[in-house]
Amino acid sequence: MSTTLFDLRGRTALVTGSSRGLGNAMARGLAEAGAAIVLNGADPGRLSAAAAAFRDAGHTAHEACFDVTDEAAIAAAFERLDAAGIAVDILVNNAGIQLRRPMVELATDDWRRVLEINLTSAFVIGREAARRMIPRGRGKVINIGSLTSDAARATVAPYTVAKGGIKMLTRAMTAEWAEHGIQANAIGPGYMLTDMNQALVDNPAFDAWVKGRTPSRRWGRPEELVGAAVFLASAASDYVNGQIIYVDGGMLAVL
Ligand code: GCO
Repeated sequence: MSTTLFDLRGRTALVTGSSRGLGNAMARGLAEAGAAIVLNGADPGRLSAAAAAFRDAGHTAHEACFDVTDEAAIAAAFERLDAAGIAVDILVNNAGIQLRRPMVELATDDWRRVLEINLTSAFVIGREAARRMIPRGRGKVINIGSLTSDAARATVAPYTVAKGGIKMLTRAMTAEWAEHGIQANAIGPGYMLTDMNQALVDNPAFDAWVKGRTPSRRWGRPEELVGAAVFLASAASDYVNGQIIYVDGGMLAVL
């Protein structure tokens, strides 16, 4: 079916947390490369609106409304996809939250909640997807990490630990699933212009820090993740496994 290395026609991608933000931008890019998209979000209204926008743009969009921490809902969503004959060829584990608070003021339940949403969900959804990819002998898993997969910033400890875990989960997936034709990789976005980061963008000191610390001297735009996402979702990356590709304007590469 695919006529070029980056052609995703005939493939279906499930993108978690894709009603908005980075997930929506990556899903849009995968759709423009030919993939059918299973959009996910926990809010039914927001999810339906996102799916309608995809269909208005001429893309094939399915809706899988579930909370990524609800294991039963995840299993039920995959069973519905199975029943509809929709095979997830590409999984983008994107859903995540941010919580900015010093550790000495951080409640253990808040720590657990960030890890549950940002890390454990990628394992649970990855497991459901892999159980179906392995018999097919092929699949793509793209976990969304962060600069904090490799470098820490004060006041975002649970997010940092979760994103560090995302990098190592990606390698664990490679260790177990590569022999079955599945490529598991990660994308590490830099400081991107998203709702999650709006408070930072609006903070003149933080905005100046990002622009000064980033060799590209600017924030990233969500659509700038699409190239890495399409690469890792396509045949172009069939021999790439266990990697994290930073799309960060060079921030991690330079002191
Ligand atoms: C923060 C930001 C970061 C970015 C991104 C950087 O509070 O420092 O939210 O975590 O969102 O993860 O890669």
